[in-house]
Amino acid sequence: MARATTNAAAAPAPAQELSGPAQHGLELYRRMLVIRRFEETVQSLFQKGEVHGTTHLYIGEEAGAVGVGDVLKAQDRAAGTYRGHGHALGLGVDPQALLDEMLGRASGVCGGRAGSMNVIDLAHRLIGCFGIIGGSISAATGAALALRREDGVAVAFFGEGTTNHGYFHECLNFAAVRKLPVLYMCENNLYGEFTPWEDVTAGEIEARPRTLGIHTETIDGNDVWAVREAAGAAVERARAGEGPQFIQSMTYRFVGHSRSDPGAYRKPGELDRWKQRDPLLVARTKLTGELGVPPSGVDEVDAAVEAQIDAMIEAALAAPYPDPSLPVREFAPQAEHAP
Ligand SMILES: Cc1ncc(C[n+]2csc(CCOP(=O)(O)OP(=O)(O)O)c2C)c(N)n1
Ligand SMILES: [Mg+2]
Repeated sequence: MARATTNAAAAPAPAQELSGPAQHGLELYRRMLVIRRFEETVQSLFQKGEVHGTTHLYIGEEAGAVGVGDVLKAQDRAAGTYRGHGHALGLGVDPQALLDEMLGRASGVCGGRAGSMNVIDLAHRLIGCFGIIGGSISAATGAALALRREDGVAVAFFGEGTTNHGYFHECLNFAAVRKLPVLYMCENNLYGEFTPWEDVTAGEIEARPRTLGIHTETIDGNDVWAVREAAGAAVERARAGEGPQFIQSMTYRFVGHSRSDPGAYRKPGELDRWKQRDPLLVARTKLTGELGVPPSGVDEVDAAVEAQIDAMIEAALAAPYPDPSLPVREFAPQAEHAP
């Protein structure tokens, strides 16, 4: 069922010669833009009835997944949440296969059976996306038990609201006792569904891992370079045997929690203020300033991603649905022998 990969790594480089950091920065920007356009596409196809179930978009938070994904090695693993399209793409999952999955097509990364919230792609280090909050924490903690024998590190992505759940406390304690190689990547977007985090959270989030002896850091989660630097150092400490690491990555989602949320709980001016710190804008500013990329170089990337997404939509809509008899054979072989 797999079709030829369209992984966005194939996008053309700008014509002029760029320095290593500029070239790399442009690639980080491109990956974030693929996530942004992918999510806008999912939203639009959802409204047209092409995407079923529900969706939770990562728009505004793209620097987190891209920054972390950029520092992982082949043997590492990561677990995402129901806001997991961005986590998957940041890890290198093929955007076409992911879009096909959203549309329930056979060429989807999970054969069209997972939909939006349960994507898994072991070939790209993704051990699952979890609709149950905290599921990513327990999955990554378990993976870390095995990975310490393979020089690998596991990453758990989760939101700040999840730090009030039992999984968080149990797993961090266990990981600290066992000194597991795991990075707990807490994406603090200020809200858990419709509730401001400070209304339901006692004390400082960072104090929780710190009291377990876990190295903690709070970073600007909208600056992909800041995420990359913090995640890179944390992952290497974990790999070196220093035990679990915790990052609180401050960010903001520009859209509702899920499809039916108009965001009425936002404080006045809050969204506009955060949009001035849009990860794409932050990256463009650094690229065209400090890193010396001409604006036309960034525009070329924009155009290439637009074209890529347009082609992806056409291909996804034309892709066949899975054979309805397949789930029985694939996932429950014993059912064939049931009376
Ligand atoms: C165990 C469990 N309880 C409740 C829910 C319902 N729920 C879905 S998302 C969410 C809020 C999570 O907020 P946060 O951890 O901050 O992540 P964000 O959605 O902001 O990325 C809740 C309570 C759930 N999915 N799983
Ligand atoms: Mg949140």
